[in-house]
Amino acid sequence: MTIDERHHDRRRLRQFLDGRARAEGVERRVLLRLLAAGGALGAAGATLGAARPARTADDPAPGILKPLPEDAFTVHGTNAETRWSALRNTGFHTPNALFFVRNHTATPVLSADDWRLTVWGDGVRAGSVEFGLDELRSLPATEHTAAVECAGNGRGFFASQQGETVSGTAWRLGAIGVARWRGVRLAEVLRRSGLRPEAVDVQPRGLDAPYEDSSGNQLGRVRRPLPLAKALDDVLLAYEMNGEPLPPDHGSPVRVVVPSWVGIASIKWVGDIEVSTVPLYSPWNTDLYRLFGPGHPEGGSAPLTRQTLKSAFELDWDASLTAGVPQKLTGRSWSGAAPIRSVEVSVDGGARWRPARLRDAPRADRWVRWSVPWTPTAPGPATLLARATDATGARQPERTAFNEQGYLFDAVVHHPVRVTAA
Ligand SMILES: Nc1nc2c(c(=O)[nH]1)N[C@H]1C(S)=C(S)[C@@H](COP(=O)(O)O)O[C@H]1N2
Ligand SMILES: [Mo]
Repeated sequence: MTIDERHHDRRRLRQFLDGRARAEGVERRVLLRLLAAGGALGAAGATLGAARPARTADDPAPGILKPLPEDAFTVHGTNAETRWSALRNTGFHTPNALFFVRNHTATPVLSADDWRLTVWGDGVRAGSVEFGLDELRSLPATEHTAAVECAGNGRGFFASQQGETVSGTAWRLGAIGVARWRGVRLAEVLRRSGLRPEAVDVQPRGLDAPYEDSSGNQLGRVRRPLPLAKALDDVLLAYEMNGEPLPPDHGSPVRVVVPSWVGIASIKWVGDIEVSTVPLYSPWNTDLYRLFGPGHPEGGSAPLTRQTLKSAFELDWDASLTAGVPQKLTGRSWSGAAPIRSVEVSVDGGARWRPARLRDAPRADRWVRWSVPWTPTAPGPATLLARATDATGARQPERTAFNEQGYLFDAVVHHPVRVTAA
């Protein structure tokens, strides 16, 4: 199913202009700018905003509970990125211990016994309905293997490969994991909540601490609206990850999993879900998670939905390989748009490409593992490239179009290795 998010967004913005949309925590200035971009309003909107206070970012504390061994993770502030070399000898699913963590603030420790999910808003008949964990567990369970990937995964390559300055965490390619999620379909919970036919948006919200961005803006608790069509399609309220209760860092006791969409949609530690008959906004679908900059609509693209196309080698950056020793280069490729169709690898910086052998049947919402044999000969630095094509025919480009916040990097990554003499 295709979600026409752009159309939905236009309708949201028109309703905001008519005073019919809800946008707590979003500055009016931001919405007016998006409206101007949609052609609904002239440039006058820009004069209504207040300047942001300038403030430097505090050094964030990690706030992650699980161990982060150096050979498995790179820490970026409150976030931890999986090292691809650590996945080389694991199976298809990312083990929970190795799954990347992206926290706006810190992992909260919640008691599963006291936890309640409140489904509320004018989009449910009773106005408000509560579920405990046992109740959710007693509903029909579904399992779905899906990636959770940060929209900023690969962001560091805007600077290192393209010489472009973007804001946000400079991830390499380790802000993705694939897990087997078990839970109840959000559609089932909405149906049991007395969903009204007039509902258009649902907005899950986390129980972690309110977020203050690096400029000192109070954005409130992490939340992002989903169009009802997606919410009713394949979204899960997950309480298990790879056969274990959801770990604290990944949203215990219950998180949202939105297959194929940017990671921010998959709200962890969900405490309530607003269901609304008017479009909803949060900072995470207005100022954030849109594409801004030259080449994108003035005032930004529609809110991001599907993830893009990427490939990674299961090797450390600057890994050492011995000349004359046959290697099996391994890696994984994935796309939010469709299953992967093929992967090609180059060991000479892109002059020649060879097809990789796919080790899994490609499926939607998850990666495919692949391998290529290679016996390096000449000692010295070498650059490895992997390039995937998905079933829509999209192939990883040489460059990703710039956007200010560095989202959706999809270009072929230049992976440096060192070949040492035998
Ligand atoms: N409540 C809450 N949900 C959240 C976040 C958060 O900070 N708080 N981070 C989001 C982002 S940006 C991403 S990429 C994913 C990361 O999920 P993970 O930490 O389980 O890998 O969770 C999303 N859900
Ligand atoms: Mo993210």
